[in-house]
Amino acid sequence: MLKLAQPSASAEEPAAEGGSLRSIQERIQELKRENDILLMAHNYQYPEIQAVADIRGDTLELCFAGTKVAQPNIVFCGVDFMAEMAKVLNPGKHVFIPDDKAYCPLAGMADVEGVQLMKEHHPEAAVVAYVNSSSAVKAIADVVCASANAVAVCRSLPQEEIIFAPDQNFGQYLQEKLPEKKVHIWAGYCHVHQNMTPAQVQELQAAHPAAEVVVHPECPPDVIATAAYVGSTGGMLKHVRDSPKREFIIGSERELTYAMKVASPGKIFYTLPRAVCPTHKKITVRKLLHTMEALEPEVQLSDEVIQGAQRSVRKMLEFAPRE
Ligand code: CIZ
Repeated sequence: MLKLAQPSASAEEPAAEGGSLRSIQERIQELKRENDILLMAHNYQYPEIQAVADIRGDTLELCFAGTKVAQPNIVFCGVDFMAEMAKVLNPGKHVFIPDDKAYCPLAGMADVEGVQLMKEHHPEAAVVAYVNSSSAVKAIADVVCASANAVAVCRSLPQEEIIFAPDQNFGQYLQEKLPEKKVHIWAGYCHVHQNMTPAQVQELQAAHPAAEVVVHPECPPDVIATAAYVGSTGGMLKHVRDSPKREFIIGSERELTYAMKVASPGKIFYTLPRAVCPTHKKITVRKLLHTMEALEPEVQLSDEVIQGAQRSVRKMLEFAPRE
């Protein structure tokens, strides 16, 4: 996880009506102080948003950071379940998301009734909810896990059987890492990673033979099989930073390469075609400015869901990243 304080421009979000990108970023910095806000952003956010965030990282890094917030207000740039996790960890604080329609389609693929039905079929199994799930599903799970600690979380469970929801590719990856367990896998997927193919990787490898392949475990198994390293976005970032190699093919959302370039100046990154999450991109720097000024829209969760999800999310935080 990096702290990035330098405003920077990006081609993605051209200078806005009502001010240049730089002036918007400067105003966002002022509003942090005026409105006592901590600004958090996921690695998939637009570069101009990552550049002004106080904390940027993968989901687990953002959760750990969410346990140490001093400010009364958090503005979270990410998809809905990420902002909800910040609320779950800070029920007494105000958490805002610049676009409350920035949902995660993968998280929406698993519902409480379906997971309960799976549990009826496999009563001995522990329910493990991947972070990319709704707060309601987290509330009925035994434990939550993120890509950065999933193997450690699942290995620690006394149960031999695990129900894993909602990402099928990640579930299959976990099954391979945990041959001693039986993983019952929900059939969900992240459409950005699901659309990646070995042929796309091979085409990039043919053009850049020195490049190393680094992918996220939400990729399909045949894409994972092409990779030298598999891990969370935070793990991928550290891997490329610490690697002696200079060029990398990245199997994840394209904006991750912004943080990689900041952490690894001089290294070169190639992304796969159409590696863009449209719902992360619902959050723009202008919507962020509005939220910083108006302190809206606010994340709302029932006490029941907060308490249920808090239990399983806090259990996840007993496991530091293992990458
Ligand atoms: O940032 C990541 O790696 C994502 C998308 C999920 C996770 O488990 O942290």
